[in-house]
Amino acid sequence: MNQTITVKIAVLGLPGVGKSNLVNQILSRGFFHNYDPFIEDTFQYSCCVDNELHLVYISDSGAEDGLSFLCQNPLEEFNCFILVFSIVDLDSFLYLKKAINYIYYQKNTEEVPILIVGNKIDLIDQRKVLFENALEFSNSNNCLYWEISTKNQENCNECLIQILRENRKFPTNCYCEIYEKENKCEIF
Ligand SMILES: Nc1nc2c(ncn2[C@@H]2O[C@H](COP(=O)(O)OP(=O)(O)OP(=O)(O)O)[C@@H](O)[C@H]2O)c(=O)[nH]1
Ligand SMILES: [Mg+2]
Repeated sequence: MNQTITVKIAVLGLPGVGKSNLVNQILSRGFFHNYDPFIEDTFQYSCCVDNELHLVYISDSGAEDGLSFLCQNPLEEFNCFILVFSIVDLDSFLYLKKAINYIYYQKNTEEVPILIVGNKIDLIDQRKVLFENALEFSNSNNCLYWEISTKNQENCNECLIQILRENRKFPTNCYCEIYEKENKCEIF
């Protein structure tokens, strides 16, 4: 019997930024070339990060507009957030401020683990959001920043590792449960 940290992650961002593909890559299901909008689902995943066993529930928001998912789902259900934008779509980056403000307002605190993810770095030639600007924005909003390509499978698992590490800095977020089932577990 192991002690497990249960983490509930919401993946948010405007349509088309690559949320579902990020979740797919984390779950080792590969890259989906066809755009299949608005899939909304929660997946369960076990992994071991820094010798700590985590039971992760990851929710792919798939909302028609970014904020409607936040409004329709009680934010208390989630203790971590991954906010995805596309580095080739400025609007998807500008949207993040609204999402962050909403999360902090609803949670009534800024002590919330948030990872901002700039996706589609394989399209670097078409970049509309500079790395420096995204990093500065993230730092000034108390968030981590990471760049990925779900298409090239670049840095996707690190998103999960980073948010789980960040989560452990917030002890009240670490709901430990006795986890009795034998589980297949990824080890990082
Ligand atoms: N070039 C490139 N295309 C990507 C990448 N990630 C996603 N895409 C493409 O972008 C489109 C949208 O990807 P999804 O993962 O479905 O985006 P989503 O955020 O889940 O979209 P909604 O469900 O509508 O909110 C698809 O056509 C993907 O193939 C990437 O890293 N690079
Ligand atoms: Mg989707």
